[in-house]
Amino acid sequence: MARILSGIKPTGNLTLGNYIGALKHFKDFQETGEVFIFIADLHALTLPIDPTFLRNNSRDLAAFYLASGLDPKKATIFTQSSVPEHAELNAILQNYLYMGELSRMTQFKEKSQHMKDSAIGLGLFAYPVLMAADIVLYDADIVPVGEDQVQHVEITRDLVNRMNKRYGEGTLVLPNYKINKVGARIMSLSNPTVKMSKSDPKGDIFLLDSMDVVRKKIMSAVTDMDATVRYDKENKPGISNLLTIYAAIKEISIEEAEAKFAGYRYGDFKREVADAVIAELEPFQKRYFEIIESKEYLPVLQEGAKRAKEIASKTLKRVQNAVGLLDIDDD
Ligand code: ATP
Ligand code: LTN
Repeated sequence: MARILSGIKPTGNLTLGNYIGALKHFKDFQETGEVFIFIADLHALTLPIDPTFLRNNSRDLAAFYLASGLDPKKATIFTQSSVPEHAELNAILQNYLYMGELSRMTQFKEKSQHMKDSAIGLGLFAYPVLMAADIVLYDADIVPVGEDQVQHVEITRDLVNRMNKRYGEGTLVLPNYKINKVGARIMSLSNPTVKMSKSDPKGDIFLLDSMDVVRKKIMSAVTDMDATVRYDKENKPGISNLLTIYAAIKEISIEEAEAKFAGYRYGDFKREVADAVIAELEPFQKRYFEIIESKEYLPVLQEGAKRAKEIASKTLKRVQNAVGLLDIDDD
């Protein structure tokens, strides 16, 4: 059975981009695979964050996972920090990724570009090492992510190949990323040439926005002067983004969405996109509030940590043995 692993950082309010690019699809794997979904709270520390905000975001993210349809009987849901093996494996793996390749990571370049060197934490630079540890710790075969994370899975693959060459095939399992055909990169509604991102909230739809706000944001999304609803990312990024949002939510192709809206005026088109987003988010929010109220995420995270640790501790041991750390339990 394939192992599937993914995580989201609890760095802020989740956006429709996070939902379409990642969250919405996690549940699709739980019928046929062994699913591990975690809250990447250690990763959230790579940029300054208020402790109370971080804690609340983690709780919210746990509730979002459950509200998205992940079933804790089928999927293991846990916080990264509750499984210390992540940090222990990180300490080993950091010796096998190099300064040059880490400094070429797009996410690092983007996040650090406006920071002074003296303010950039080592964790931000070494982010892909911990992410690689997250992935290989569970022998994951498939890592579902949005487009921006592909580079991090690729560097994980480089690391796995490097380790296996040095210490023997089978030391680590080689993962593959999986991105959605439609919606792997949702753009900002106010500037459709930049990614919708929870740490840069202009033009975002948040998963907890009121339905009125969602509608207003979509109705005022930046478009163009052309007046035909057609997918053309270069020349019509705003309309293309709205078509993508619609298609991803309805689980249809871009071509099908284009055909549906052929001849529509922009206002009517936007109204139907808003209806589709609201129809998806309304029940999702209802479920989220129930979960927060009942605190049912707590036992889920406790049980998840236990199950995750069982697997993680075995992999860690395997790697410790492979690299030559003395096993004092083994006679
Ligand atoms: P931050 O702004 O803090 O870097 P983020 O909004 O980019 O956060 P992450 O926690 O890095 O969110 O990402 C969670 C998941 O959502 C990842 O799989 C990521 O690829 C996906 N994702 C993030 N933004 C988008 C987007 N605009 N479109 C599609 N998928 C996205
Ligand atoms: N880097 C990811 C979050 C993340 C992740 C992972 C995703 C941390 N570790 C392992 C998949 C697998 C992000 O920023 N979205």
